Order: sequence, then C-alpha cells, then structure tokens
Amino acid sequence: MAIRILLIALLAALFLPSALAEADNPRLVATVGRNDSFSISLSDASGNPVTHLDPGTYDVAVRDLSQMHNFHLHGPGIELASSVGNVEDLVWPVTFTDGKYAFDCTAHPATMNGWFTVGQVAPTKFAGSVGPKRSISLKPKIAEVGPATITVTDRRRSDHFHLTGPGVNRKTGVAFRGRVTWNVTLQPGIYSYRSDKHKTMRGSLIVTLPS
Ligand SMILES: [Cu+2]
Repeated sequence: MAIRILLIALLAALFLPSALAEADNPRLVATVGRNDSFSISLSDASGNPVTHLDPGTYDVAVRDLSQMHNFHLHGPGIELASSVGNVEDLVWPVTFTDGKYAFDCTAHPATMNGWFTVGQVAPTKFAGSVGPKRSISLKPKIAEVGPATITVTDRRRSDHFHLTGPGVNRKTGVAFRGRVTWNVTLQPGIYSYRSDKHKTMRGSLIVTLPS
C-alpha cells in the first residue's frame, strides 16, 4: 500500500509540472477551409472571434482542413504558416506583443483574411476639414485597420462632413460650424467622405490590413 502511494506520488511529480505548464497558455483555435470552403477564422477558448488579446503567450491550435488553403499568421515578432497543399493539425505556441496582427490564406489573401489587436495600440490620427470654400479633405488618404481618432473642422454653414464605410457612419450638422473628434475602429475597405449638399465635395480613404 505504502509503495503504491509512493508510486502515485512519484508519477504525479513526474507528469504534473509539464501538464500544468501546457494548461497555463490560453488556447486559441485557428480554422481554415472546412469542407473546402473559403472560410478562415481565429477564435478564443469560448468560440468567439478574436478581436483583441492581452499580450502574452498563447497556444494556437491550427485546424487546416483543406488542401487548397492554409492558415498564415503574422505581426510583430510572428510569421507562421501551415502548408497550402496539406491537411494539418498543429499547435503553435506564440507570444503576442502590443500591436496589430493579421491572418490570411496565402493562396487567397484578398478574400480569406482577418485581423486583431494586442495590448495597447495607438490610434491613427486623421484630420478632416470642410470649408470655408467649397472644399473637403481628409488626411491621410491611406491607413491600416485599427483604432482611429478623426478630428473634423467644419467651417461651412451650408455643408457638412459625412464619413461612411465599414462600421462607420458619422457626420457633422449642415448648419454646424466647429470642431468634433470621432473615435472609430477602421476595417479593411474603402471609406468615403463627402458633403451631401454638394456632389462634387467628396473623396475616399483606403484602409488596408496590417502589412
Ligand atoms: Cu485559400
């Protein structure tokens, strides 16, 4: 009996530390190409899509379910990919630091992609203006996805500044003059800004995935 207890204690001492070390890392699940579909996702342990993570080390379980697709993860300090030609089941221990990360299928990056932020990410600053003449502008004209602070100066009583695009629809009042600040999250795609009072007063902003 005493020997059996000693053996169990010995076995526990041998195997517990490694089991605990593995369990310490939060688990994320990367899935691509279920039933050869053009689908790609990164989810947390509860199955929710990852949009933001705390910095740290995670175990990314990769389910590359198709021979047409792969899962490619990149960002500060990370450049990992499963194979396009194979079905694979992998676990990547990865350490994320403050910044923007993106994932895609190397063969179809334009349609199969996603992104998320880790820790603190400084917002991109934009300056928009309308008036005093019949003019409208927004700078910069190209930017990456993520948090953005847009300061709009409206100097024209007969026009406004109206910004629309993925997840955003903000405008100043037509009669309003003054300065406003909008905090928004920019998604990949094309945004347009305009004054709805004059069709010629318009422009666009291109938002890209992290490079
Ligand atoms: Cu693909």
